[in-house]
Amino acid sequence: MTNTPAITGTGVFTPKQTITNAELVTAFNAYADKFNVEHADAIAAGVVEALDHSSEEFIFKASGIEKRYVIDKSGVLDPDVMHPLLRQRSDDEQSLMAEMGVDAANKALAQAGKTAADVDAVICAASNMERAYPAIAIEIQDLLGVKGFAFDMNVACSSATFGIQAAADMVRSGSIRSALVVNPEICSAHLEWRDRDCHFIFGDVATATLIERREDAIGPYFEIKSTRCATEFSNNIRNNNGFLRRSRPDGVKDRRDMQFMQNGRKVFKEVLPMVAKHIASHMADEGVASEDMKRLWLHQANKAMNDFIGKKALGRLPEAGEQPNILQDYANTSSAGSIIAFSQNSDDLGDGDYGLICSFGAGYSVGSVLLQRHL
Ligand code: CO8
Repeated sequence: MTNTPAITGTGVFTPKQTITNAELVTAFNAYADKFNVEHADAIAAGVVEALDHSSEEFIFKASGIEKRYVIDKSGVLDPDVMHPLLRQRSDDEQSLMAEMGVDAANKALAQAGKTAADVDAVICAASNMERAYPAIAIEIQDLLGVKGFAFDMNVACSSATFGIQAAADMVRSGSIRSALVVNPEICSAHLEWRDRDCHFIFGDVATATLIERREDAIGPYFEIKSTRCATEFSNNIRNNNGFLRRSRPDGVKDRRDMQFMQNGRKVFKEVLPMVAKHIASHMADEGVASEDMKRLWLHQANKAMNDFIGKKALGRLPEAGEQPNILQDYANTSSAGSIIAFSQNSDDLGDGDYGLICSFGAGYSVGSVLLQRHL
C-alpha cells in the first residue's frame, strides 16, 4: 500500500538586516575607486583591469531585484572588507545554519499544527554547508527534538525541490510518516561582492516545508500529486571552493573562482528552454491543462526569466498573481526562493486548484512539484 504525501506547513526565516540597491552600489563604487587608486600603475601598464562602477538602474532592469536580506551587512558594505562578518561560533553553540533552519522549521510545524514528535526525518537541503560534518540536518533534528534520522543534501538552487521529492517518496513508500525539508541559505558568504557582474544577485534566508501523509493533515493541505527532477552537467554556474583548498601546492587562499561564478547570459539562454519544457511535459504527463494551473511558484533569480518561463510553460501570459515574484525584496535566495513564493502566495487557492513549484539553477538542475489544494 502506498501513502499520499502532502505539504501541510511551510515557514520562512527572514534576517533582520537589508541592503538596498542604493547602499550596495555606493559600497561597491567606493571599493572600485579604492582598487583603481591602489592598482593605478598596474592598470596604466595594462596588467590589471580597472573596475567600472555598478549602477542601480542596471541592477533593477537586468534582474528586478530592489533589495536583499542578509545576516550581516556591516562587512558587505565596508569597502575594506566586502564580505559578511560572521563570528566563529564555539562547538557548544548552535551553528548559524541550524539556528536559521530551526526558526523556519518551527514556523512550518506551527502552521501544520504539529510538533517534533510528529516528524520522522529532517533533510537539510541547501547550496552550501557551514561545515563538512556532523550534518547540519542532524543538529537541526537534535535542536527540534525529532526522533528518527536526518541528512544533508546539496543540489544548489534546486535543493528544496529535490529534497521534497526525496521526502515525498519516503512518505509514499511508508518508510517514514513525515519529514521536514529545511533550506538555510547563507548566500552572502559565497557571493563575490567585489564583482559588479554578480554582486547584486543573492540574499540570505531559510525556509522549511513539512511533508506528511495526507491523512495526518489537521487543516488545509497541498497534496503532492507528483515530482520530477532532472540534471545536466554544466560549468556555467560554478564554485571551486572545497575541502581540497588547503592541499593546493600554490597555497592560494582567495581566488575569484572560490566564490560563486556564472556566465549569466549562457545560463539565461540554456536554462530557460530546459525549464519551460520540463514544466510543460510534467503538466502534460499529469493531464493538467494550462487553464487548470492556478499558480506557478518559480525559482527566484530573475524577473525577465520568470516572465518568459511562465509564458512558455503555460502557453499563455500568466494572469496577475498567477506567478508571484518575491525576488524584488529577497533577491535570489538559491533553493529557498520558490518556497518563499509558495509560502507567501498559496493561502488563497481554492479546493481542487493545481499549482506547481519549480526550481532551477547550478548543475544544471531543475525540479518540479505538482500540487493540488485540499481545503
Ligand atoms: N552595473 C552596471 N553594469 C553592469 C553591472 C552592474 N552591476 N553588471 C554588469 N554590467 C554590464 C556588463 O559588464 C555588460 O557590459 P558590456 O555590455 O559592456 O559587456 C552589460 O552590463 C550587460 O551585462 P550582462 O550581459 O551580464 O547582463 P544581463 O542582462 O545578462 O544580466 C544577469 C545579468 C542578471 C546575471 C542575468 O544574466 C541573469 O539573471 N542570468 C540568469 C542567472 C541565473 O539564473 N543564475 C542562476 C544561478 S543561481 C544558482 O544556481 C545557485 C547557485 C548557488 C548559490 C550561490 C550563492 C552565492
